Amino acid sequence: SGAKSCVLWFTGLSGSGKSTLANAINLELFRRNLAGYVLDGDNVRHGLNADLGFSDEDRVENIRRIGEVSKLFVDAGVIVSTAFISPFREDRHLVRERFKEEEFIEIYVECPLHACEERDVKGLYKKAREGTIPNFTGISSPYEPPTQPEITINTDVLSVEEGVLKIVQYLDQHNYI
Ligand code: GGZ
Repeated sequence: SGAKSCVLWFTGLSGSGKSTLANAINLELFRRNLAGYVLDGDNVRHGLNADLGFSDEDRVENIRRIGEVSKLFVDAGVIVSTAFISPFREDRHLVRERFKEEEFIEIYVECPLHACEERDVKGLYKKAREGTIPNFTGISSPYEPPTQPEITINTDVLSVEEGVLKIVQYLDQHNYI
């Protein structure tokens, strides 16, 4: 039977593993012949949102536009995975409200700041500590964790495969796939 389109809205700190999980789940959808797409900084912040930076107001607009684009994907029958920090609870709530209840699945990619900072894949935390990057999430800009996410993935405890399995099981049990 066909899939129910929805948005898998990943939220979490920089380096928590949002993009990795979003891409891994998208590959899993592809294997099942389901239409999926990933929106992340690479294909959105460099294009559609190239005019936006990391001030509070720019992040608000970043998330609003991504929410609207996600809605278009869901309308087109796609399971869209979004991988943005989306640090503000209110903004995630506003996006949620643009969808039917069952269409919006918030996935909290939970990883302690110290673990993200130890990984520091791109060296951004170091620069943020040094003050070279201002308004860095977790250091000099807030991150408001979800209070009622549909799914939580603890990436400091789970492997990518285990995280994907948890999401796939949720989608399976709720008849999305
Ligand atoms: C947070 C920043 C910043 C600042 C650049 N704060 O690890 P990354 O590199 O690949 O992911 C981060 C990404 C965050 O962009 P988002 O669009 O997801 O943010 S938000 O949802 O808050 O609008 C990081 C990089 O951009 N980056 N400067 N100051 N992350």
